[in-house]
Amino acid sequence: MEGLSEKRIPIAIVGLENAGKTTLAKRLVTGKFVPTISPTQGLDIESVELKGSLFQLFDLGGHISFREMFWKTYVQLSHGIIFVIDSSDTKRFDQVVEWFWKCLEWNHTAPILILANKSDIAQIELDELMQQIKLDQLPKKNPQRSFRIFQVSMKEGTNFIEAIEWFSQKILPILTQKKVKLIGIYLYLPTGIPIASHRFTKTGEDFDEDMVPGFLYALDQFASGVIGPSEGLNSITTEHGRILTVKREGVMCAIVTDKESDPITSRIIAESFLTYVEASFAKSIKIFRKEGKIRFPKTLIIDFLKQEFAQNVVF
Ligand SMILES: Nc1nc2c(ncn2[C@@H]2O[C@H](COP(=O)(O)OP(=O)(O)OP(=O)(O)O)[C@@H](O)[C@H]2O)c(=O)[nH]1
Ligand SMILES: [Mg+2]
Repeated sequence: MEGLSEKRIPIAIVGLENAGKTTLAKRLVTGKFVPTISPTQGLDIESVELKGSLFQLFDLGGHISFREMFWKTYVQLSHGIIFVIDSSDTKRFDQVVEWFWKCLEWNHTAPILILANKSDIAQIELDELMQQIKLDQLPKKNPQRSFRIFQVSMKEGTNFIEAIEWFSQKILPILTQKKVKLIGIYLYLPTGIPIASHRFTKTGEDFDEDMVPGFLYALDQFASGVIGPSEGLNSITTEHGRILTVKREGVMCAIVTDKESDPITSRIIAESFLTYVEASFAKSIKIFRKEGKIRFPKTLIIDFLKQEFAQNVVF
């Protein structure tokens, strides 16, 4: 089978320094407690097989300089996030809250596993910790995201299996079972200027594709005027299909699917596509914004889909 057997599913492990992220990564890889020798400098990458699928773990350094330098990039490109909290370190919960919510803003789709670590030495009750990190607001802000908190000890292994079981159950179905029938993908600047587009099926009337971004831009403006600013995400469902837009600072993506397609998988495709574009063409986008000339290669969208989502997309 092409796809998951060779592909690694990217997972970001985040949390302040000393939370226990590397201890978790090592336990995932070796199955036991391995004392860490020093704080992670930058990031470490580990591969691990869970339930027949390969995961690529980004064990990110928790020091403030690494938070600022690396977290956003890796959180955005990951299909799942593990946020580790040292629940014995109550003095730093303010920082935990700040960075936890940043991560949620950077990636609107990935399931998130929250680990209240060091239960062997912590005094705090889980309810209180949940209140402290304002977890009750998560379903209100982002009703479709899967999340769950577990009280664990990465040192002793308490609750480790249960937490990972839940996490892999949330991630694998998204990537293996859910199908998306694409009608079109459009990439454009936040001002409405088109950069790249691909139309997969010729349903509906012929229309000028360059008008699509302008229309979406107007719609986004309209929606923020009427309902308030969106968090970079909008979707419209009509009788025949669904249009979903994902917004980043310098670039936006609209993905059009039939109505039966799985919306969460569609979002993951759109978010991953933006990350891919940002990573590969960061410089070109800047030039484009200045000079308004560059168009991305015609095969950009197809290449990306074949590379990353061959098992989900019905062409
Ligand atoms: N008591 C206890 N100690 C733990 C637990 N998990 C990790 N530790 C210890 O906490 C310290 C920090 O753990 P690491 O896994 O290196 O922390 P980290 O989050 O990777 O830290 P950075 O790499 O600096 O971001 C180590 O001494 C671990 O052995 C736990 O569940 N209980
Ligand atoms: Mg570490």
